[in-house]
Amino acid sequence: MDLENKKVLVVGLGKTGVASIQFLLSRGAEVVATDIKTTEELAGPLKKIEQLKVKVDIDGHRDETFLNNDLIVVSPGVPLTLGPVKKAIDSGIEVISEIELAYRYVKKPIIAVTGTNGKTTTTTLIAKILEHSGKKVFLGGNIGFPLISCVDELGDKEYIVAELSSFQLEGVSRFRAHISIILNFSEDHLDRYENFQEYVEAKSRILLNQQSSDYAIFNADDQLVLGLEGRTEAGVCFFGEKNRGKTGIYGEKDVLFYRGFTGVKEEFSLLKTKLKGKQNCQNIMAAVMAAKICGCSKGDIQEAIDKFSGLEHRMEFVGEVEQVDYYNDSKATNVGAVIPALASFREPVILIAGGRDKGLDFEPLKDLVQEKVKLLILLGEAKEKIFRVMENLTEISLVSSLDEAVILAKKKARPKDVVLLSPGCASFDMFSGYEARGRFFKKQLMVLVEDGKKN
Ligand code: UMA
Repeated sequence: MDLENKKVLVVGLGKTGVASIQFLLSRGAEVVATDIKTTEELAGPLKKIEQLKVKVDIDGHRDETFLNNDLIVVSPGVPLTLGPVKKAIDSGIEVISEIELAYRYVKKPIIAVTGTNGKTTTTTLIAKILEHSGKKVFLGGNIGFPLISCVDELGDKEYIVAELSSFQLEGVSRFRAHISIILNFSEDHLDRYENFQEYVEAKSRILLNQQSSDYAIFNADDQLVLGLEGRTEAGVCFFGEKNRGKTGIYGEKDVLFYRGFTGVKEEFSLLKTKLKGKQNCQNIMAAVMAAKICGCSKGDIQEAIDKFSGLEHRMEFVGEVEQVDYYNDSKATNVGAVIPALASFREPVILIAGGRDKGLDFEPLKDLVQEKVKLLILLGEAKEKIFRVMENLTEISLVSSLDEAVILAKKKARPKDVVLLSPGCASFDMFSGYEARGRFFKKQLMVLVEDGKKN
């Protein structure tokens, strides 16, 4: 793809936009960037591009800016249904996502992971196993490092391991993953999609363009994932409890049983892993499958699994205070993520949930809340909506801040209880992101512990 002197519009001035601008300029394109935010709101990104030869059109999107371009690169946060984007598409301008742009320039095999939950853990674990096996990888995508920023840094890297969101996959056309992994589907981002099916369709684009020399790894326990099996030309394998006898992997107690494409069988132990719960077992199975396809040895894979300590904000064990275990699962921004989190505890749980609603249905949580939750503390914009669904199932308290929630949880917790922050909602009504929410939770807990020591 020759970008020399081509007029390219970049929509969105977040991480993706800034990285895309830098790349496009390096390839000789004439770049214009647009963002709905104001100069004040964009102070950070504008500083990063102030020395660059890029025109900016901010504080809203004007139709004229979108027309008369050779190419438009949209950031993940920008839907293709946005008025000016649609007009550009209708006028024949090619509109792509940044991962599509990156794909057209990278010559290394891509291991792409999508699904509603577990993406970051799986993607990171794959990268760790490959690195432990002596392979050089670039880890990026939705995990926080735009893929486009790797194009000029690949050097001797052998694989790109990418976490991909539905937002990023919406805008792909030629993108081809050497190994695609679909972990699971549950409701998410229904504030962006017309319905759940549309969201599933966006994610299923990960299979687009795969050929018989590629691989697709499917979750055998998720009917919606299985329903996509016929959509790929790639060699298919499966992971999950229901995967008996087929190429792939399944788990029984603390052992994973692997059966490769050639019929080779291997076993992996989960006794030493720090990743707990069913969701994590599935993430490990998917990662092992990818690693086997890449030729990693049983010994290297086992050692990497044993060493991997998990990720911050994902069922992160914060500590034990007065015989109560505290967990930070701030990354659980949808209902499908709260379910395995709650299910993994035998102890009575004080659950802190709520935040910004993404149009999700909280009904699927009802049985688990009734069974496991001794106190449900609700906060944020969604608190009344969740309250109406959970009313009468357990004791519920509505609070106005996370601070208040932590104080209440600590006061009500008794020895052998668990306090779990697993919000099932986005954080943006109160925080800059799930990371800030998780850090605040941990900090407030430490403040209470310190205060307790003084008194
Ligand atoms: N914007 C517009 N017009 C619009 C919408 C947004 O101009 O109609 C502008 C905003 O004003 C803002 C910019 O676009 O200035 C933000 O772009 P962005 O939302 O795409 O954010 P980036 O900083 O580029 O981060 C994106 C991903 N963000 C989203 O998908 C919302 C990051 O995933 C990702 O790490 C990063 O690219 C690198 O690939 C975050 C995320 O929340 C973690 N992802 C969702 C999730 O995991 O659930 C999908």
